[in-house]
Amino acid sequence: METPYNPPQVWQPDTEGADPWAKINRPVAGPTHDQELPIGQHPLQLYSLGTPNGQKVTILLEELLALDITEAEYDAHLIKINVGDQFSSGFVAVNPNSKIPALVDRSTTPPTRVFESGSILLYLAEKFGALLPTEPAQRTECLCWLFWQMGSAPYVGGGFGHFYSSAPTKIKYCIDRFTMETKRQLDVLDRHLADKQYLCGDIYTIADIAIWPWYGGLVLNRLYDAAEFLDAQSYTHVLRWADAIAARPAVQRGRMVNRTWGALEEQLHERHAASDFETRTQAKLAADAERQ
Ligand SMILES: N[C@@H](CCC(=O)N[C@@H](CS)C(=O)NCC(=O)O)C(=O)O
Repeated sequence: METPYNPPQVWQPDTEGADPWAKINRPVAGPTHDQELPIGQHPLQLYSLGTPNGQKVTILLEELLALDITEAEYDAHLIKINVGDQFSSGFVAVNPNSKIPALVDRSTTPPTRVFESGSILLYLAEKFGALLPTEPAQRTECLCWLFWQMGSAPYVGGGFGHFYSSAPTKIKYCIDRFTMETKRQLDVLDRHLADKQYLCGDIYTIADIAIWPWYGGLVLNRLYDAAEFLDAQSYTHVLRWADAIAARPAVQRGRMVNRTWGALEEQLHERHAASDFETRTQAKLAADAERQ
């Protein structure tokens, strides 16, 4: 049993405590150090990491490229949040909230910064006129699900995932609270998808792209190793939808970008050209290094 915590009058950060993030995160915003961001050759510069929030953007970019929208070519630079890259002066200038993903569109004058994964998806879908319905009722439905995801996923990541998987001690109260909400959200999706192929009916949109890395990740047991705990197999409609999206080549590529964990052939730390998927995965780099 955990010792009950009696909060002091005024909270102070405990940087020596068990939470490894407490050494990186601070209770204030702003940069910790001066460091410019790298700039590649393409109009779109993405600064990110292959977490579910990061995957949303790289999946969309790969889907746009798969639609032959060549203006969606991008450089994806790696931001290592575990060492504090998100607090550099360059990153904070793009996202004052110091969270990946962050995008700079250098095709505009001056360049346009875009932060928050949901607004990046909307920005790119509108810019290229793809994966966002134009008919008003369908567009509204798509945006409802996009914003549902933005409001709901922090319960999954910051709540369930943190206390079930990352926290140094397993606290029943916290795990129960966030498991209840995570399962409720999965049921929201399951009921909605019962008679639909995708979130907005028979068309694949940025709503699917936003929701899949989180909830698809849970039911496919790619997130927190929690599928059994959550009884993921009972969400049959979510599973069917998740499998269909997982099979898309653009999704498979997008999931690899800025990924620094898992199988080496699924890790492409930085993406600067389409050919990088063939030549620059960690598996390829390791094989090249062995040959030398
Ligand atoms: N609402 C934000 C959330 C982004 C977010 O939480 N990013 C995490 C990684 S998934 C992050 O950068 N964490 C770094 C930190 O908290 O210092 C979005 O969807 O873009």
